[in-house]
Amino acid sequence: MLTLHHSPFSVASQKVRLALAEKQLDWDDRLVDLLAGQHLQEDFLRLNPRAEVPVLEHDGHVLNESWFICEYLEEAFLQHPLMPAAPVHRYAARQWNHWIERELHHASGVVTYAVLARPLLLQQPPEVVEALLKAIPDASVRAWRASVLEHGLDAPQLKESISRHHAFVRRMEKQLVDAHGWLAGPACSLADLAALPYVMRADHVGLGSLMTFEESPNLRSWYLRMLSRPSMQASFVRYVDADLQSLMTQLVVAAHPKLEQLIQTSD
Ligand SMILES: N[C@@H](CCC(=O)N[C@@H](CS)C(=O)NCC(=O)O)C(=O)O
Repeated sequence: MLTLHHSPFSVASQKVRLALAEKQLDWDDRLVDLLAGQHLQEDFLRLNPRAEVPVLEHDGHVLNESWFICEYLEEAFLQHPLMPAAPVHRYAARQWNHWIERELHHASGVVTYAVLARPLLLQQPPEVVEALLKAIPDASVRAWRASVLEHGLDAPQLKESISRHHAFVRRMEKQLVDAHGWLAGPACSLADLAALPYVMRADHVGLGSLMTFEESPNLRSWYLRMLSRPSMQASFVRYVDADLQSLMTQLVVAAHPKLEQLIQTSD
């Protein structure tokens, strides 16, 4: 039995949900409410002391780190392979994920926190938010969250985070070469599943103008192809209802003028 502890809007969780769906595996859903701090409670910390989703349980094993979970699924369940066949393409897939984790994951978290999480957290009593911040085990995460909570889109972390998205978009466009390309090898692979949540997130928080059809036609073609895969239904669409969609849109519209200014001045 596979059990996934995850959050609908966590990019790392979505990577694993995409892999599960592409491999057509059944799994038990354990939703973790990050805004309410469920990942900071003892039960969850026993599964992952870093207080991060996703966590997969399988046959009594507890696994964390989204890429390692995906590779585990690939090796434990041979159907619908997601790693390319050629060693050089497998290398490229791992390289893509590594690059995304090192260069983009934090930046994506910063923009998401500023645009979506912060306004929702600020509706709660200050002592509740303070307690949530205090419970974060990693001091550097506590520090940047406190800064973004205080300053919003004016926080010093924002500019750098947008530049990193810009570099990501340029790197993908260069790699995809033509309108039929994939990130690692001749077909859709774990590399593409690792990248999709970040492209979607950038799009959803209002960074769409970093990837225009004029400047990033191959990325746009890849994105449309990825969005039309059946795995999108099970991994994302089923978690989004009309109320949530409309709330997110309001938050993105509110952030848009400032975000656009930051995009125009980013390199
Ligand atoms: N390297 C980890 C990163 C996991 C991670 O950062 N998860 C985020 C959600 S995408 C999280 O749980 N954040 C906790 C929080 O928001 O406090 C992985 O790939 O699994």
